[in-house]
Amino acid sequence: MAHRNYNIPELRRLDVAHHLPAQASYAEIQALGGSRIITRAEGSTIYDGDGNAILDGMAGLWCVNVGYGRDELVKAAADQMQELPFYNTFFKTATPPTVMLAAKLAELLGGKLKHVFFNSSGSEANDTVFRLVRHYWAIKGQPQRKVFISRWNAYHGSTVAGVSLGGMKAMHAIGDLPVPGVEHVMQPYRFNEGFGEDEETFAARAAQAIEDRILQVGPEKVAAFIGEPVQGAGGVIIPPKGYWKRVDAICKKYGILLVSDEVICGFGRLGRWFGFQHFGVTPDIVSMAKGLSSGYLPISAVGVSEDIVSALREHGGEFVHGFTYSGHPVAAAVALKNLEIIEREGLVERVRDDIGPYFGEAIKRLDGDALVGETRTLGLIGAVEIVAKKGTNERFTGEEGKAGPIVRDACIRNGLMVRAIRDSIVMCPPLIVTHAEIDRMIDIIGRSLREVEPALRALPPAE
Ligand code: PXG
Repeated sequence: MAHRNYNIPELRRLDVAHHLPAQASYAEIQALGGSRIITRAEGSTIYDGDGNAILDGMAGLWCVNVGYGRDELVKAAADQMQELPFYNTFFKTATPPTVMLAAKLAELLGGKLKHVFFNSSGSEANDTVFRLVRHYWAIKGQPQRKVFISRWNAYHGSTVAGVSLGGMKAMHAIGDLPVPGVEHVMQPYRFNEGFGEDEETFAARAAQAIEDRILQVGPEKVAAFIGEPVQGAGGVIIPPKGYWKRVDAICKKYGILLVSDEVICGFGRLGRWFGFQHFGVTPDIVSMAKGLSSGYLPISAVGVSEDIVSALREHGGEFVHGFTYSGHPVAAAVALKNLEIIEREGLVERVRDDIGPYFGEAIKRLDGDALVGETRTLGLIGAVEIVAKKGTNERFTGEEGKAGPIVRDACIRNGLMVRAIRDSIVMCPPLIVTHAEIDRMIDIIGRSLREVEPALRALPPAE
């Protein structure tokens, strides 16, 4: 396809004049004279309107698992649009791709997770979880079970329920959240919260925080625990060995539902179809989005266990919940084709046996850098912690989040799109990324660290 020509200065002007981008400082975007306009992409590379080719170390926003430029997905969407662009699931109706996708997801989830509810975004998936869980306990005759337990720094979305379930204080501050009935406990972030602590001891301590809170709230009032297998937007927090098994056991001990938010970890990211499979636990509910369609169209899903669905069938009456686009046929058709590609190309196994381990080895080349406190990966997700003093977790200026954005901006200038989360540079490339591209990612981060070190050392201490 010929590339379209855009008037980039005009688009940047219109961006400032009319567009409010997501999770942005509008003063900053204005001062920059508008957003960077991304015009096209291929494989693992994005291109901006100024002609820069940038290696996409973030797979869009943790979602383009099969990479860009997949004609098969384009065709799946076009074919479905031609045959049936839309129909709802409200009128005792459903469409072929919707039903087939539900069956496919049930197969991949395995065990008791045999049913699927569709939405359009990860946030909506977790809104569905919020209402479903409370409804379930109400019809089970335990309406007092309302409390969700989550972790500080968790990310579960940007809607009222998503932000409330999440543990981002800056997000809570906008809109006077969380809503009542959400309790946040410590996250299993050893580099910050258990520096130098033995892994097993830290795992036990972080899991114990959950049990302690359950006992404090009263187990009979706790409805569910929700967690990401690996916290993504929180900074790629890979829990210590044994943590998830302990969490699973605690939930089962008190009869509390376990919700695995697989919006980032699902669809091959950790070298399994789902993160819970890597950690060997058995959730009752699973949230999915992003990699479900590799971001080609918005679609999300909630996997639900047979036990919950039996209760809904017996006592639930009408589940008065759903969205116009629940099970959207075009999005479902694209998701089905996306799953077919992941299976056909063995991308889950590729992450587990080939590119994941390769990434894990390559990132270690940064361990010797004077600015690097820790590197960590699991599958094809990873982080580099930037510290002021080697061998410690001390941050530049004494305040978290000052160094990260400076390193990130240097990486982007040098041709690698990454995110800075506080002082972690995080990576989540497409599952089709090549070995050579992984090497380039690591080289660019190393080079960028060297470039910015003088500027970081010159930062004045925080007030
Ligand atoms: N759960 C998890 C685990 C997520 O990562 C959502 C739910 C919400 O999905 P939607 O589709 O509603 O955005 C997410 C989304 C970041 C960042 O700062 C991460 C996400 C979204 C926006 C920014 O890294 N993850």
